[in-house]
Amino acid sequence: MIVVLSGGVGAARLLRAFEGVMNRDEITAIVNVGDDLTMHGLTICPDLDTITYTLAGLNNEELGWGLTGETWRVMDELDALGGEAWFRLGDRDLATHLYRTERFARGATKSDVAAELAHRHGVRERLLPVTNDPLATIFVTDQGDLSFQEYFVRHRHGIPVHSVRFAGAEQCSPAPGVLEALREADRIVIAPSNPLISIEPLLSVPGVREELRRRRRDVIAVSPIIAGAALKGPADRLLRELGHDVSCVGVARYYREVCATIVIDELDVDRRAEIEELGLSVRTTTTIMANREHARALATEVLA
Ligand code: FO1
Repeated sequence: MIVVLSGGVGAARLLRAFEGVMNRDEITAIVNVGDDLTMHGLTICPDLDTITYTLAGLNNEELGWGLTGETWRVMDELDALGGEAWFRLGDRDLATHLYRTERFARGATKSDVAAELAHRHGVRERLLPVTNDPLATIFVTDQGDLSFQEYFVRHRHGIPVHSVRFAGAEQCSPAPGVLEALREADRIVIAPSNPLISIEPLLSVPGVREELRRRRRDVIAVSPIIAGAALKGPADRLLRELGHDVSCVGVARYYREVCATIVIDELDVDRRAEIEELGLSVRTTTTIMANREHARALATEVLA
């Protein structure tokens, strides 16, 4: 069994890549919930949904989030009414949030709903939210404290960030199965997600970082920074703003305490020695997952 510590799009692509090289039933994703939000009275779990849709073959490739074949009639109508429409919920996607919210009202947990939605969509991987308790990624900016989606979508991750914190982290407990999966996994993979805002919330849940430290030899990370830049999103800018080196070496330094091996892109092969000096082993392959063969090559390297 392998465990994949997961944010959104990068993790979803890596999880899909594993399908080609191992049994889907033997994959557990522990998923970030720091991006989750409530809008229009509905609970939305972007990273869980991105992974579910991707593994079901239903993701909207153009947007990177939401469902394929999406329409926007409800949002357009809401916009015309002067309602809050900056966070776009497609007509098909809305069904997921209605379903989840109704299940919560009847006492179900995030874990329950993640498993139900995965099952309905034919997803065989086990998807575990890292916690069922409130956990929110907060950006401290000149404009005050912003929730993840206010920073990311409303402000298009375009304003300077002074720091990031994870509200609720100290009080929350790992969801059922999370620590057991980390203890029992043959290998633990840190997906090529944003270290500061997608992976750090997972590490901030009590018990998770400790378990990774204990399993360090079996933990392998895939760098989301290639040749000094992020493929998608603000990982490079955030790393710089928060005082980290924007390179695969910076990522290795960030994870060195919890992981013994890092996969870097072929373009960064000249950084190998610097990472080895930090006490990590290095593997090199194409990490971009631009096509099926490249994705398979990365999955194979991670499992080797
Ligand atoms: N990202 C956007 O850039 N704009 C949106 O309006 C938007 C809506 C949205 C709705 C549901 C969902 O599951 C994801 C959505 N995302 C949107 C993506 C999301 O903001 C981020 O990509 C993740 O939270 C980061 O992993």
